[in-house]
Order: sequence, then C-alpha cells, then structure tokens
Amino acid sequence: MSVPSPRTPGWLNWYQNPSTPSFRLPRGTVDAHCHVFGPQAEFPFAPERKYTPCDASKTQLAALHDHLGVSRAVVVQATCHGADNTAMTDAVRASGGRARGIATVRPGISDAELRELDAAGVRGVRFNFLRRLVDTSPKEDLRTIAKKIAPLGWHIVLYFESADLPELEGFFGSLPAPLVVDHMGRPDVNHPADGPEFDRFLRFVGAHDVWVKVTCPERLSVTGPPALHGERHAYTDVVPFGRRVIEEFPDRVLWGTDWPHPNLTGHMPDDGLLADFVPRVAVTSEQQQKLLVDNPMRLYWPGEDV
Ligand code: 0GY
Repeated sequence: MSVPSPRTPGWLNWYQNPSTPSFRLPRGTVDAHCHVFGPQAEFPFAPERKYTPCDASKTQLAALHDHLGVSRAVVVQATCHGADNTAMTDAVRASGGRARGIATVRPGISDAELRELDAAGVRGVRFNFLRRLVDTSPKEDLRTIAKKIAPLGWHIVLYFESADLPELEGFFGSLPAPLVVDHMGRPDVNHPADGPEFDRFLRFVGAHDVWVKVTCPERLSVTGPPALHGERHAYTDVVPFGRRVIEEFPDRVLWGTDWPHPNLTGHMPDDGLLADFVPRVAVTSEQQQKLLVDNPMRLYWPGEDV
C-alpha cells in the first residue's frame, strides 16, 4: 500500500460540529457546490495536484447535509483529484439519484467514457482558470471538450478571477453549452457591488443567460467571520454582491456550501453560519425558494419533483 502524502503545510481541516442554523432551509434544498477529498487511502490524489488536503469523504459530506437540512447535492470534482473522477462519481452513485456531479475531463475523452460519466450522474464539466489550482489549458482543448459534452445536454462550470473576465468573456460567450459561474465570478469585495467591475460581470451574465452560484462568502470576504462568539452576522461585505445578483437574476442563481472549503488559510467557516448567510442575500421566501430549490432542480433534476 502506498504511503499517504502529508497535507499541504497550514491546511485547515473542515469545521467540526457546525452550529445549527437559525435559518431553516426549505424542503428540497440543493447544495449546488461541494466537494469530496479522497479518502486518500481509497481514492489517491492526482500527481499533478497543487495541494494535498485532509480527507473529506462522501459519508462526512452526507452527515453535514443531514445536519443542515440539505436534500440534494452537486459534487464538483476537486482539482486535487485532477481528471480522475472516481471519488466524485463514487459519491454521486452512492446518493441513489440525490446527487449530480461536475467532472474534469481531458480533450481526448471518448464518447463511451462520457456516457459512463453521464450514467453515473455527471451533468457538466468544470473549466478552471485559477493558476494556483491548475496549469492553464489551451482554449482549443477546452473548445474540443465543450463540443463533446454539448450533445449530452451538459453545462460548463467556469471558475475564474474577476480580473480575468475581460480577457475570457469572448471565449466564454462562444462556448456551445450553458454556462454556470462559480462564486459570483469572484468579485473583489473591496470594490462596490454597484461599481464597474461587478456591472461588467452582470452584463456578461445577462448577455449569455449564465447561471451564477451565490457561494463562498467565506472565501470572498475581507471583513471575515464574526469576531464575537455567538454573533451570526458573518461576511457582511459580501452581502451587497449576493443581493444584487439575486435581485437581478432570481431565476438563474444557485447556492452551495463549498464544503470542505479547500485552500482557506485565515479561518475555516462554521457551515451553520453559511446557511444563516442565505436569508441576508435572498431576503424574500420567494427568492429563497428559487435559489435553494427551484433553480437547481430545473438545472440538475429537470422534470423531477422535490
Ligand atoms: C472551490 C474553490 C477552490 C478550490 C477548488 O477544485 C478545487 O481545488 O475548487 C479554491 O481554492 O478557490 O470552489 O472549492
């Protein structure tokens, strides 16, 4: 048996014993962005990975979802597993149809391999442009993948830094599949939510009918978690960004936990607080129902009842 690799120095483990949220997630809530890591002994990490995390298994993910009152999940392939999707598909298969997957694939993938991923519950691929996470893929390779997945009815999940949008926007707009953007396009929350950078992102969203994940306040926030134990108003500086996307595109927004929160260095969020962030950005019960249930059901389980 191979010796397990040690975690990246300073790696923060996911939060143990998260609090019970004050906000009650509506029946049928979907966590549209979460990951599994390994367990390493069963699903080794990819040699080309940029980090080595702690284990975060499908069983531990399911326990969090039970605790929060989440019914369904979309498991996004984590970069530490490269293009080996077996840990992710194992989690999706084990859900009995209550999870979907987002894969990482290489341009040479065969139609038979894609069909197998589809049968496992995969509904999209992720194109990642964060240089700290992946080596850059040539756009022609990404275009090849996009052409291969489009006939399956899959979509493309885009992960990029807001500063890179101007360079990438034309390419994104030319892709032949629906687009889903991670973490609100990673706005710099030092800039105003009604300023030119976020305006530009929302123009892109409107022009291409993009879906937006209103996720990762803990990753985007500069003000951070609450200073005082018991204070539930965390990540206040991210609120205007989430509110604006939800108000302008109530039918195209998705929510997720991002558990187990890879690569956070300052703090590890209490996932109970992340659920309590929801009503601060989706302020009406109609917005909450769309964000948490109706929109992800339409994208990932079309035609199915909650
Ligand atoms: C996220 C964000 C990050 C990492 C990954 O697949 C990944 O490694 O997605 C990040 O480091 O910003 O969505 O979990």
